[in-house]
Amino acid sequence: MSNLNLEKIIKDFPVLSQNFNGKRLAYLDNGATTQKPSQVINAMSEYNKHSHGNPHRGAHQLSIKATEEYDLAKEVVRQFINAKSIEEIIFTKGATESLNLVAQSYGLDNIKENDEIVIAISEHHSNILPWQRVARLRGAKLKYLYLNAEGRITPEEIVNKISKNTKIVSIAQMSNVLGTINPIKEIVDYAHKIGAIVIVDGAQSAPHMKIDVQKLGADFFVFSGHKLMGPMGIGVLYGKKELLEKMSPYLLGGDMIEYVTEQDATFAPLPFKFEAGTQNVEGAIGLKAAINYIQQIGIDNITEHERKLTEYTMDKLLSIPYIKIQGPKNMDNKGGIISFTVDDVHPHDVATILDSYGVAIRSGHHCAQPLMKYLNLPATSRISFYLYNSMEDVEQLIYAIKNIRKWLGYAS
Ligand code: C6P
Repeated sequence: MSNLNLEKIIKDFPVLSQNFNGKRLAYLDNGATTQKPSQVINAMSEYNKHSHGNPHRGAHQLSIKATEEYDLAKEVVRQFINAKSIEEIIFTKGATESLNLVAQSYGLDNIKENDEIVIAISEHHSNILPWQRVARLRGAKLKYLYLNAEGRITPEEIVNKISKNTKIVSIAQMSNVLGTINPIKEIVDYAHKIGAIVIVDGAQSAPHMKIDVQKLGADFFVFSGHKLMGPMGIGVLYGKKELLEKMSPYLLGGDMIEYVTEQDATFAPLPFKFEAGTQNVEGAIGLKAAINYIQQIGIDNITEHERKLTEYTMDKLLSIPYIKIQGPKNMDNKGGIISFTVDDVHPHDVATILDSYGVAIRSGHHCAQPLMKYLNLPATSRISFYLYNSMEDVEQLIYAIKNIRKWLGYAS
């Protein structure tokens, strides 16, 4: 059924062979974070055993080795998203820090009174709060793209909200709640026509679909390592060189300088201008190993595998009368995320009951409170797939879901 060699893949992930509550684990919370294969765990362990040093600082062998490994990881990231050069790749702690960097640097440098910043109502808080602050500090307006009944941004909404006053559009490629894939190319083309720049939050897309930043035309693109089988604490900011060069540094300190005098400083060239302080080399190595793992399997194969699982799961869920799927109910421009509610049962209870069946999902507002308010929901339960999920996981999920209402004493 699957286009992937799942038996082999599952064996690569030590956590998946563990039992929880005496049940096999169906890990369906990949939107929150993904599990790591031995290849990633071992790459970090090997680095710690044999090559650990502070990069860009020493003449000794370990510092040189750490520098080489760190720079190599950057090249692997560059190829993964098809950036023009490694000067355009900045390592951060994750998508959140990358978005804050752009807001605090490009945003504060360029936004003026009465300018407009446009984001979508479905954004994660990490792509809302930094822009609220920029808008407040500069006297600018924060405007929202709203969704249609299907949970999608329409072409009319793009044209209505992005105006000649818009200077920045910042938008997720895939919603972490609804799984909707937004029309990024159309947004970029329209925003560029009127002179605005576009930041793409790829936290939920980069792990699951082919990213080509040059084809996409995005000015900035961000993602997190831990959502694509890498470690926590490493993420990426891609930015067009000509924009990064003009931007103020975000953090100030060691390794990001050229010269420092008593009263002033000049800054290092890209990408180091944006990488102050000792960097997360171990994280970069884990990220490199994770990307290599993805490439060995093929990102298009991963997309296709998740598409099959999601379509099958949605069909099953749609046939259960007391379940409501939020957002798109077909696979047109939708990734492997399904948010749903169960009539008369709070999403937190849904997640707790599923956990007792060995099924791990997330419930809550998913760090997207404005979207919850817009949907008029306190919370949802969310299933999110990755390459190691199987039909067995789906069957385990559906079996558990069918038991939720029985557990709570309802007739079915
Ligand atoms: N969403 C989720 O369960 P960090 O925490 O920096 O790695 O990623 C932040 C972030 C930014 N944008 C989107 C679209 C995201 O989904 C996330 C993280 C997780 O949905 C944790 S809240």
